[in-house]
This record gives sequence, structure tokens and C-alpha cells, in this order.
Amino acid sequence: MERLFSFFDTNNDNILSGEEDFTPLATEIANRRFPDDGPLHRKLYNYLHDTFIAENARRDLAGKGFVDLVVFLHSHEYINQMAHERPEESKAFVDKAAGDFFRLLDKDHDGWLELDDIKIYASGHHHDGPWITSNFKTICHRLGRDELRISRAEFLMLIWQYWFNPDDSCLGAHLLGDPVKPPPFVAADDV
Ligand SMILES: [Ca+2]
Ligand SMILES: [Ca+2]
Repeated sequence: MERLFSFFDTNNDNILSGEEDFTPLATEIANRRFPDDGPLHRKLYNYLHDTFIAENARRDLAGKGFVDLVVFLHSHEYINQMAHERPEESKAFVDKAAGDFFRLLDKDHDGWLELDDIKIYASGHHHDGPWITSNFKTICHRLGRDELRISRAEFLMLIWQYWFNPDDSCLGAHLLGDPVKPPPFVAADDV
């Protein structure tokens, strides 16, 4: 869950704020996905912005207008507990929460995400860098595939690990890692 917090904290000030983290995030992802600034750009921006703001408001239990790590962890206690005690239920939760993102990122709607799709997502969060390519290659290789692409089910499995598996050697930790400290890939059979 700490990994997810720092992923959302795009300006690295240890708080999640609608204005400082989520508005720029929605703008960046929409700009990268639809550089022509047409109606689809506006539609995507509105969807991302409203989703991010609503989620952050839900976490902000004390109504402070921002969310720090303590509040973030507290507001995710239930789903974190679910992930460890009722993994099937928590996978259904991730399917619902991240399934729409898969559809948005899969720009040719062929059911696969390719390297460029992942780059749009990661760079929108300011988690950019050449390590994205090398990590994605390793992930595809570990999934037993020569082509650089992942399916919806694989994306959701990796996102589940990214959110809930605190082990930095798990495959999902490398999908959208930290640009400052890219997680080292150690040999681990975790898929
Ligand atoms: Ca922040
Ligand atoms: Ca695709």
C-alpha cells in the first residue's frame, strides 16, 4: 500500500492532494493518450479527474482536504485486510477498480497492453525512465512470452501485486516502479 501511495504522490511531498497530484495526473495521462486535444481528450480527462478526486475525498476521513500516508493506510485497512484474508474477493475488487484503466490504456482495443501503453500510464505519474522498458521486457519474459505485451488478466494480476504485495521482488512491483530507486529484479517464482 505504501507503493501505491508514493505512486499517486506525483510531486513527492508525502500528501495526496486533488489539486497538486490528481489534477496534473489526469491532465498528463489525457495529454499523452490523446495529444490532439479533441473531445476524447476532454472525456478521458473528466473521467480520470472525477474518479481520482472522488477516491481521494473518500480516503480523507477527517475532511482535511488532503491525505497523508497514515490516513491513506487507515482508509485502505479494509481492502488490505481483504487482500490477505479473502484474496478472491480482493481480486474482484481490483478487477473493478483497475479494469476501466485497462480499457482506457488499450488504445487499439485488442485486449493487450503494449510497452507504449504502460509508458503513458507510468509517465503520467512522473514515474518515467528507461527502466520501464527493461522491466516490461522482463515481465513479459517471466510470463513466458516473446512479444512485449500483457493481457487484461495479467495486468490485473500485476496491479494486485503492485497494490498489496509488500515484497519488492514480486513481479507486479516492477510494472510501475520508482524512478529514483527502480526495484532490482531478483529471481523469484511469484507468478
Ligand atoms: Ca503530493
Ligand atoms: Ca492493445
